[in-house]
Amino acid sequence: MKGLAAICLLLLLAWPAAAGSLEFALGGGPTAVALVEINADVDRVNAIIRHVNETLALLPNVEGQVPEAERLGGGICLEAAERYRPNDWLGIGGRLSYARSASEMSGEYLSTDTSEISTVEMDLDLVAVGVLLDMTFDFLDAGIILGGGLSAGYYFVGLSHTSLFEIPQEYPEALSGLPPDAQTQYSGGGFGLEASLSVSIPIFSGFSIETAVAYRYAQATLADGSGQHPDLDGNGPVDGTDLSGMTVRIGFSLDVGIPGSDEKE
Ligand SMILES: [Ca+2]
Repeated sequence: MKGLAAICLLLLLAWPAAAGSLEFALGGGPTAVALVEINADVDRVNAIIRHVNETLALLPNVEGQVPEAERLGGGICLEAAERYRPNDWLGIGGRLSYARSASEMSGEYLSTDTSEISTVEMDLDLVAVGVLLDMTFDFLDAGIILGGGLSAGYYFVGLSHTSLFEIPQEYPEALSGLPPDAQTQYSGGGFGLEASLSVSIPIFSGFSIETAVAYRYAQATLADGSGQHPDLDGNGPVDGTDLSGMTVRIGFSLDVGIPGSDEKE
């Protein structure tokens, strides 16, 4: 991380007042976040839901089935970057990224004798904001430009977890190991790296359409207000939050010139 920062700084110093250009880029697209440990908790919650559904389906005085919770991880990513281009193949700058993945599940059981309703729900909402140092390289210019990028930085993460697990009293035996009722906000973050391959199509001078495929490696640590790590199913907290995954983005870049220089090429 520090190595890359040092290289960026050296490269910036190497072209102090060179006639470069400043480029602004915006993009967005689908992203996938692994969240291995958190999704293992979601799978265990779903195993409990299946078990309760199957048991209650056999009882004549309980109606309804609860849907399984969706795994977290698919979402949308938005990014904004600013790059200094000292020459026509290198870009150095910074990037802000915003990614969100959410899932909602809710269902209920109806006890027909008493008209009592038992509610089961679980909502998850994950937001990750990355603040990254960015380096891009154009390695082939053949009308369209093929390039690559390396980024390193920090991801700030928030995860909200709402959970309610009401079981009808007709359920035949005491049920242990239910997910705890929760309304918890976790926050934290961690360092990450990203590598990307991109294709840019110049539309007119200084304006290009860009598409990129990026792989991110990032590990975050999340905790609630009392320092507890996420535990969706109540079997014990997860240690880490794996933010690794792919992003596909499409966007544009715009040459915004360099403030104070009235000449650009
Ligand atoms: Ca757990």
